[in-house]
Amino acid sequence: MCIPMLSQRLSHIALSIAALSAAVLTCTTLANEASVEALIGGPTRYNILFIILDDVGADQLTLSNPAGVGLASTPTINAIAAQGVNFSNCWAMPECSPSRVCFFTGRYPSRTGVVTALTSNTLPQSQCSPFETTTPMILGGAGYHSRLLGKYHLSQEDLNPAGIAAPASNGFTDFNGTLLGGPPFIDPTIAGQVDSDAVVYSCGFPVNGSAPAACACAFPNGECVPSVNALECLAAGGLPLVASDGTPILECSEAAAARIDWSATNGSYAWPRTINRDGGATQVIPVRKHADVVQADDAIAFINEQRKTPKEKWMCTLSFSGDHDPWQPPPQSSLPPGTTWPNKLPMACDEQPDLESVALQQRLLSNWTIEALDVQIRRVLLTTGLASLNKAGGLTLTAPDTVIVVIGDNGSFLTTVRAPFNPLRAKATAYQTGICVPLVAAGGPTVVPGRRCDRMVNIVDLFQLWGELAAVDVHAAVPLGRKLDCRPMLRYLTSADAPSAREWNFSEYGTEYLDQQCYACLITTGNNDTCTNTILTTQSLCESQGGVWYGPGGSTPESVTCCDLWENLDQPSNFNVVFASQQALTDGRWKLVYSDQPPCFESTTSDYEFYDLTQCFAANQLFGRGIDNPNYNLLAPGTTLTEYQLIQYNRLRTKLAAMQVSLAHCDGDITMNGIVNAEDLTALMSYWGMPSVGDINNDGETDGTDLAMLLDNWGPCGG
Ligand SMILES: [Ca+2]
Ligand SMILES: [Ca+2]
Ligand SMILES: [Ca+2]
Repeated sequence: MCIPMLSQRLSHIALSIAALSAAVLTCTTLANEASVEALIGGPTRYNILFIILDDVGADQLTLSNPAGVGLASTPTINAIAAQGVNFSNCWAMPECSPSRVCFFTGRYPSRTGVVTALTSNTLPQSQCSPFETTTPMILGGAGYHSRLLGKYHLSQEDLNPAGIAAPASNGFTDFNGTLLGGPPFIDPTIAGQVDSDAVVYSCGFPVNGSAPAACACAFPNGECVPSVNALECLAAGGLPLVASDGTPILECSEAAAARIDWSATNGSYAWPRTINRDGGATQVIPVRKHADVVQADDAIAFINEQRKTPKEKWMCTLSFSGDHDPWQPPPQSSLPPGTTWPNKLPMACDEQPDLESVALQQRLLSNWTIEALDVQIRRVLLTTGLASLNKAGGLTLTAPDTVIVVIGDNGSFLTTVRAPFNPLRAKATAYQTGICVPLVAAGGPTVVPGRRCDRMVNIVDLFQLWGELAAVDVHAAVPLGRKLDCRPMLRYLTSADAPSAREWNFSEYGTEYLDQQCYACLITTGNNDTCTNTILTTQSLCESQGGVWYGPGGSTPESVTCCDLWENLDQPSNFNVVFASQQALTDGRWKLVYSDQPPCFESTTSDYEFYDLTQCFAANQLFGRGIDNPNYNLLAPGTTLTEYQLIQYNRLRTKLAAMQVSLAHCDGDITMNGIVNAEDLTALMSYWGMPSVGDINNDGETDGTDLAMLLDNWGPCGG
């Protein structure tokens, strides 16, 4: 029997399954400008530069992991923190899409429906709804011009009634970036030129030993330059010429260039750009320049244009996906001054004999990528006049009317995780390594720069910060009846001892709605079986990870659940099932983790784990809140809670239960305002016959069944 188990991650998460089974600087406050504005009677409003570092967890940066060894050098981000606030206690959601929807809607994933990373078969109900009131809508109402550059991933084109205008449908009417969840796959065939299995150029360019090979470099306009470093060729927008057996071709040759498939994508070096502008034309354009460099260029152009008219306010979201897998060596122009590739860069991107070697190499590439991103951020700040060089060669922020925020969107991915953080409880889990992220903010009204703020902050709180910086009350800006989860944040910039705006912090992931809902993927490594009904959602994804596919098109005709498989295998003890959902709750010290156990394990395994973060593994990390490894679980078999611990445990259980009630989905409330009424009916009818947010029963079509469900639930939610 098959029950709908619907979640899915990107292919990179696929990897995690395989592995699972195996100084204070000058204060630049706006004090003077603020008092001027106060004199003329208007509220003080700030420009916003919001920089997202994809998959950079707290373990990756020296700011958030001061004890870390061998971390990337990030002088620019450190300079921002030194002139601002380093938030040491920020929880994100465990994956890209949920976190991104959180900071632009102020609502937890269970409310927005975006509970895990979007993929091509995610139904609209699990994408950011066009009925959400997002930051650019709210700031637009306050006269701001907002532009989002780079990775979107709040919604996507497939199965979405808005298609490639998905960002515009969410209020991002000035978007220039990519709808992909990360860089495209690396192209080992060099745009179809290599057709032999003998040579695999795993970084997407020909190598010679441990360095990029010299090749003729062909360009789409027919130009060609002989004997060029293959990586420089890619960075310049060309493609290195190679023979079909992979042998580099040094001299330009029209015949060789004719074999190039110019439509092939290749990691960060060749990717599809989507533009949504002014609600008008949308287009997808192939780009042949490193995505991080292009997006930094775009940010510079936008900010410089905006700064010509200082009275106009703006928000620039610079959403880099560089540190999301797959990792490729960055271009020379992105390396820190004084450093050169290739000597330090691995020239094989995923061709290592074992996971340990892959991890070592991916950590190196990830480090270089983070350093390259830091260089791009530096370039943006210096080129736009938001910062200037000081005598020591460092950066001094010079734009008191602009607040700069840098954040990681979720915990680090498996192979890049730094010890002693836990790679098996990282991105895609609600454990500390999966949800603790770096966050720094500087500029504008920030006082006492260079300080650390230990208050609990949630990634949803940024939504309120954007409002606060624009002098807009976000709670009044959303439809009556819509629940927000965000808390004030500006107070932490304007005061060094502001009281906490949060009693609790929360994070979760869940099971998204897919257009194909019945399958299982079983991966065997050594003596361990790992099964998932919630990721590796297609046959090709499953098989690419060495898994056996039980689902549509598979050799086993009947779709089964992981529990069915476990039964059929005579209930082996070394059989793991990936959780369909997790929720984590903390009061700052005690942490409760709820994991949705598969039905066959429910009777033997507790849904709950309970930790005292001050007494966890490596409690010197994360500024005194340690890592929730299983052997520190206070509910583990053989442990007994003290009376005091029991009181705390029950307190968190009560709070989580109340949250779960509050987060419960309301069928038929398409407009998300706590009531099912004529407005929802109109919305549903407008999507008749297609996949949409009105497809209440999640079968991929908005039809009579959904209409009947809506009418059944007419009236206030939960009433
Ligand atoms: Ca991410
Ligand atoms: Ca409604
Ligand atoms: Ca339906």
